[in-house]
Amino acid sequence: MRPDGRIGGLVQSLSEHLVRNVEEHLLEGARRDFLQRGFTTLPFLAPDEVKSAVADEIESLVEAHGVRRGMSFKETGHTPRQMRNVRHREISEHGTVIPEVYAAPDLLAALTRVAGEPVLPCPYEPERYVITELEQSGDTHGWHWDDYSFALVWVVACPPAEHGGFVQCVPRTYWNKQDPQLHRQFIAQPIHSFELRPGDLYLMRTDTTLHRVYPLSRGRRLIINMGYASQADLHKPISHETMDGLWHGSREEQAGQTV
Ligand SMILES: O=C(O)CCC(=O)C(=O)O
Ligand SMILES: [Fe+2]
Repeated sequence: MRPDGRIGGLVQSLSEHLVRNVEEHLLEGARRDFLQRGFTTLPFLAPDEVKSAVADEIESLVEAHGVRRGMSFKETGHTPRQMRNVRHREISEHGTVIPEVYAAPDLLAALTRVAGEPVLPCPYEPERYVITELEQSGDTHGWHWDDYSFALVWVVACPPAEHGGFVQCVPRTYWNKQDPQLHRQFIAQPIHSFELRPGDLYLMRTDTTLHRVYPLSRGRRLIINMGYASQADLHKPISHETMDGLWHGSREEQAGQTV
């Protein structure tokens, strides 16, 4: 879809916010966190007006195009993925705000400051953005790594940590798709856990941070994950088994079933 005047205004207010309101020390602090733990929250990155426009679009897309999926993949040790989601194709066909925000040059520049290296639009379109809703008891996005280096996650809804839905991660881990050895990663290094609130954003180093969303026991969790590439990603061969299964549908039959 073509951006209209309203969308242009939103991108403009995102840029103005990033340039005028986001102080250097916030980005510096985020950068330290990110380098140390592979994870940092950045609730200050977007103004309320932009967060609500993104949230409204996510809510209407999940209502119109959300599909329940239940899968697991041998490449990540058969951890469960139980969720409803909206994939890139539906978001780019029916969304207006998300595609523009994703590619906003000032957002990429701020993320680049936090990451300490260029944060680039993902060359593989299905991984640019995906909406995930956890809505039933037991819903989870189980332990995995992502194929590309960075994820910016916008949190629209999230229960308090008592009901699950918080993020756990093990930074500085390496994904061997033939033998992921998840238990060895947990034994070798501590697992960090982070509570999230509606309105939060976080950046994760997703190719070298093993991560999951703790299973929900109550409530509802709704996010959009925006995936970005590093310069190195553009040159390395990436096979897309797990993300194709999740976000593209090509391995869905082998991987599990739609529930
Ligand atoms: O829901 C989250 O916070 C993380 C999602 C995620 O890891 C992914 O979509 O690859
Ligand atoms: Fe992920």
